[in-house]
Amino acid sequence: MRAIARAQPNIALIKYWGKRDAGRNLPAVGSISVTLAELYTTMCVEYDDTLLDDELIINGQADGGMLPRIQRCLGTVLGARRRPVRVTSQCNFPIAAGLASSASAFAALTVAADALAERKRSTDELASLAGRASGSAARSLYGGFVELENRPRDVSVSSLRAAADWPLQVVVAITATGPKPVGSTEAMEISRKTSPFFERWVEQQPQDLAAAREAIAGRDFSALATVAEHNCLKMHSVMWGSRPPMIYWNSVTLACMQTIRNLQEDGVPVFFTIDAGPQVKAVCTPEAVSQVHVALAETTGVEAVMLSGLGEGAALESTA
Ligand code: 2P0
Repeated sequence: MRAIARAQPNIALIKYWGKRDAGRNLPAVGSISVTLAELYTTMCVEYDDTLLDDELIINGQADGGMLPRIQRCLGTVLGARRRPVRVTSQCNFPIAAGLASSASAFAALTVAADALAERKRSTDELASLAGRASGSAARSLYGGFVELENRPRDVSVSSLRAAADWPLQVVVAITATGPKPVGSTEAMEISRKTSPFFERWVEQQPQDLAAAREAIAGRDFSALATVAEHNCLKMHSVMWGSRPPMIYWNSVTLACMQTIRNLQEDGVPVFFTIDAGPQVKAVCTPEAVSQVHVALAETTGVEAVMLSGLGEGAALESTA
């Protein structure tokens, strides 16, 4: 018996950074993201009578490092008393480089494991379970513009606007590949404990969420650009002010930001956002996409450029 699900990563425009309950993986702040279309992770979860223990294969290679985290997620979806499974994952973009590979991986894993268990949980329940494994994964259950609302006891995730309703484009400039120096989970805890800016970050998040919600409702690109860049730079200020500091950027990250500033000065509708990694994501309108693509590809040091529209939430592909 097996189930295969597919999920796209999401890019936060209003960021999740910090936890209020690390045990239950509850975020300190709400967040708003866009779900991508062309980048994806496929997860196959299967029972096999020959298995004595769980197996994890990522892009064709056995991976012991990620297995405990995968097993914790399987435990919440399949229950503690379960048979061993083989988990096979395929990802068409670089893993662990600030491109939210854990979001698409845990969203797809949750949907596939739920189907294997024939539980048929609601999307909201699946989002909540995926979020326990990786906070940002909860958002990949939904498509288009997605809000994760931080409620007193739990989180609630919903789509603010369908992808087809406002078909923005995302151009990702890859400035370095390879794993990041400090993983997000650990880095967030360091920020919470040591950054002098952390409390202000949490306090101000509701106003950034409200501004982004309003911009998305009114399809106001310039208002969304202003609040998204502000929120991104504020999150990185929290990281830079942590002890030890967490600087995810490299010199090419800054060069890409300058490229985007130059485009903005020429009146091109584009803005940047950067996560826990050195890649720069440029969000723009469909009319601007080729100009943004060329400008980032020509920026010295950029290794590759990927392009994606906005897409749908995680979905089950097949069961057998
Ligand atoms: C986000 N990031 O909102 C933010 C912006 C990185 C920077 O969510 O500890 O892998 O698994 O809940 O979701 C990355 O953190 O962290 C992240 P955990 P996650 O997209």
